[in-house]
Amino acid sequence: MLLSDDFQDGNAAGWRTSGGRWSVADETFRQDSVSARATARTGDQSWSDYAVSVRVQPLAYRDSRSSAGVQARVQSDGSHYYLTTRADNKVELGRVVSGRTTVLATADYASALQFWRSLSLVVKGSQLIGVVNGTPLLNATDTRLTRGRAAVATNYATAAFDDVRVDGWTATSPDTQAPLAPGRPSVVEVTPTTVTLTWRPTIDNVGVVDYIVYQGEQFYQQIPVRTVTGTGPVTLPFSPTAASMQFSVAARDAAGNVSLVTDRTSVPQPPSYPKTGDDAVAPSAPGSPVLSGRTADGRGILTWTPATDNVAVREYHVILVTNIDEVRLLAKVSEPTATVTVNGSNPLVRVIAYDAAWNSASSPLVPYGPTPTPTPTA
Ligand SMILES: [Ca+2]
Ligand SMILES: [Ca+2]
Ligand SMILES: [Ca+2]
Repeated sequence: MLLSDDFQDGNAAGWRTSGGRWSVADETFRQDSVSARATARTGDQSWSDYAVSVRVQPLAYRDSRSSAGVQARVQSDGSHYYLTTRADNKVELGRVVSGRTTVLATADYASALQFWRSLSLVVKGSQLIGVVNGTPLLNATDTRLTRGRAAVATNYATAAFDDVRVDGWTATSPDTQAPLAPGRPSVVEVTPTTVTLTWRPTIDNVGVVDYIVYQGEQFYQQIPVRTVTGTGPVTLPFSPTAASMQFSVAARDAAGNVSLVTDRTSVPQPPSYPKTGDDAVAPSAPGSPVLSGRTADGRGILTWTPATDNVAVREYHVILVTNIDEVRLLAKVSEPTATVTVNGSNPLVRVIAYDAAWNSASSPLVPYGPTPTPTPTA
């Protein structure tokens, strides 16, 4: 670590401010003037490859272009890279050289006042990555600025800053630093039997060599299933017994250091036919499933009031929840009845209706048994 400051000592020693009204208050570093461009710099002019991280709480915005954030490779003339959270609900990664701003990447991000969020700007060689609340949302490549100080800054906004850290991203031998976590997987395509994923790349102080893809059929499962050198697309089989599958990914360097695993992306069990048509109207909710009889070999017969649809209901999925956190797909059927085998304690069941375009609606989750539980009404 090159630097850290949590302002618990009540001062801002080591910071040099320009513009604005800066003070240490409530063990945070505050900028209280909404009218001016304000910057507080720290660190060393020779810093090159590093991550500057901070928690920031925007307190007031002057207009829709107001912003608060971090800067890296700040030169004495004010040239720098920046990562900001903006009043117009964006996060922005960019460059200022000789007073000229160039936006390099943006993403949507709700920028509510008063809420703390973490921003981390990583600069390594020509690679720039903007991380918001642990997720690398923004990537860019730029060669204009190679070194400089770190800073926190506001533009027509007031804000509190806290927990500043600057971590070096230079290669070490042996390499003991894990890569930054990659982006959470996003779904490219779901077919009746597969799901295809991709994710945003990340960086390492030496280099990312591959990504590990994890999947789980239950909330508590996270099983490595695939290792790939790029960021996909990767196609995985969809388990036929999963009510939903959760996917996450981590990055690994050549020394075997593994990043934090991303948040999961959950994908519900797809219908058994390809998605067709542009119908956007979901079916009505099917009725609660009722145990209406048993087969000769003891399996349960569930029935429910059919759903209706503007086009047609094509399929029902019967979902079983047992032992608090076990969730399974019991059946896919085209009629409002299914023969099921139920094991486990305190079984609960629900039914989901699908149309041809995969619009869906679910019944309430009810105990598995002969009498439906009335749904509480508001
Ligand atoms: Ca503090
Ligand atoms: Ca490393
Ligand atoms: Ca429909």
